[in-house]
Amino acid sequence: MNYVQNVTNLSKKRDSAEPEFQQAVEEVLHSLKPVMDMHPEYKENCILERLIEPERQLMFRVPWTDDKGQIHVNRGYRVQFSSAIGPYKGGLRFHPSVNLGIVKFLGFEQIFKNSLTGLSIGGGKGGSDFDPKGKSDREIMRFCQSFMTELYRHLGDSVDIPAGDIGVGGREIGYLFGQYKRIKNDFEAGVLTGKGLKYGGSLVRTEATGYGVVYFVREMLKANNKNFKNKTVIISGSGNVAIYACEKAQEYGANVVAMCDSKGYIYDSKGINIETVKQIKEVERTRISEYVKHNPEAEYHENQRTLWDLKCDIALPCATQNDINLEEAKKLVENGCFAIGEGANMPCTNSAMDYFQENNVLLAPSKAANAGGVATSALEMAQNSMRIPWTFEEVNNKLDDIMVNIFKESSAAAEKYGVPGNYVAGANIAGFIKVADAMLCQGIV
Ligand code: NDP
Ligand code: 2IT
Repeated sequence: MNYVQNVTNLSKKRDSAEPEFQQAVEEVLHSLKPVMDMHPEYKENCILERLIEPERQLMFRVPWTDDKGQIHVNRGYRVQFSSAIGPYKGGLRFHPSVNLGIVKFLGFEQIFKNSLTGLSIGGGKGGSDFDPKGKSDREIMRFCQSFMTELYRHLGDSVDIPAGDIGVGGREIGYLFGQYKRIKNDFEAGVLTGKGLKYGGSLVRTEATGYGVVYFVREMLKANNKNFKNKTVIISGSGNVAIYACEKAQEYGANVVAMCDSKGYIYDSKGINIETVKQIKEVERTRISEYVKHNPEAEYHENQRTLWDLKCDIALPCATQNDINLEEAKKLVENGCFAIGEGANMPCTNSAMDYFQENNVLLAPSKAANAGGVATSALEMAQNSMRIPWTFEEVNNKLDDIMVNIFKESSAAAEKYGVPGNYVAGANIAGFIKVADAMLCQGIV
């Protein structure tokens, strides 16, 4: 049996209760086969066996009290996956579905994504099964303070730097930062990213993931003689990534007709009014169904998954993992969809990805397409170290350059290893090689 298969089996055996993690491992390792054939030193040094095992995984109790005085106990996680090329870096997710396997899949993906940015950041991820929905600001604050009261001892601006993800945005990062600073008695700005602009945050970090997805897809379309102009686009999610992907796609002339949340989707044939979505999701923090009250000509549909039945040219899944399965992929292809840009992490199942590629759909893989968020986090860290902020334009230009470069590197790696146009394999390979070579230099650790 070959090396890649052996290590995939090892992961299956050891982590059998973690389906999302196995899915991520299988996808990455599968595309590394041609690399292993060309580089026996990776096998000789057990690079894959070491990469699939986190350097450290932390699980901890998070007790907190609600506004009525009731005590709740959640579970906190931080998986410090790889520090081969820099300190652990990756977001925190607060969602009731969070478990160790989900945090590990996200942390594993983060290793390669962070490598692709070309900046020196290792891979990590964390979160909690805490559900922020329906909680008051004070409840969120108390939860964040309790979470940080344990996590702080494992962090540091050159150790591990969390940021946001699902359920964690500017508000939560503020409370987490306040508690860290209080415990440490040290204004260590670079210990968290996604901070508010008044206390060390970076311009463009809020927009970065969504804008970055569209920059990457723009490059992918350009390489295939296509563009966004007058294309019909559908986007899943209506959170941070979805909102700014929509805004940038509209700026490029796309007609974004649908978005969703976990309860249902909105369809607006004239084009989504993104300011309304921002008001609903960023200010009022309520359901996407509210959209039709502001835009009565739009439609609201209860079943979020039927979003993929809609006709579109380009689909941008920006909600969560396994959002598009094989059946849904078939529907999209049947309806003429020719490009997918993965804004969320692992939004397509492996069989959906295979189907898209077999049917010549252009596929921008998450670890490349959504790397703009963490890349801008690294730019935030750079500004924090210098103690000098950059302008919106400076950060946005750097982000755009980084996304162009990620596309070039993914495309070149796909070409070099015999799978031209397969940006999924290209991104995995390009991200992997830098980390693997760093590991070779650092000995068996
Ligand atoms: P938000 O919390 O801002 O928004 C998440 C959106 O996805 C909401 O609309 C939410 O709906 C929807 N959603 C979440 N879970 C589900 C579910 N199980 N079924 C259907 N819809 C769901 O998160 P982000 O926009 O930050 O993150 C979205 C995706 O992008 C995630 O996969 C994240 O890992 C990834 N990502 C985020 C980055 C960032 O910088 N924020 C960077 C790179 C990737 P509802 O409100 O109803 O729950
Ligand atoms: O999945 C991701 O890349 C993120 N949630 C952003 C991580 C970060 O450190 O900015």
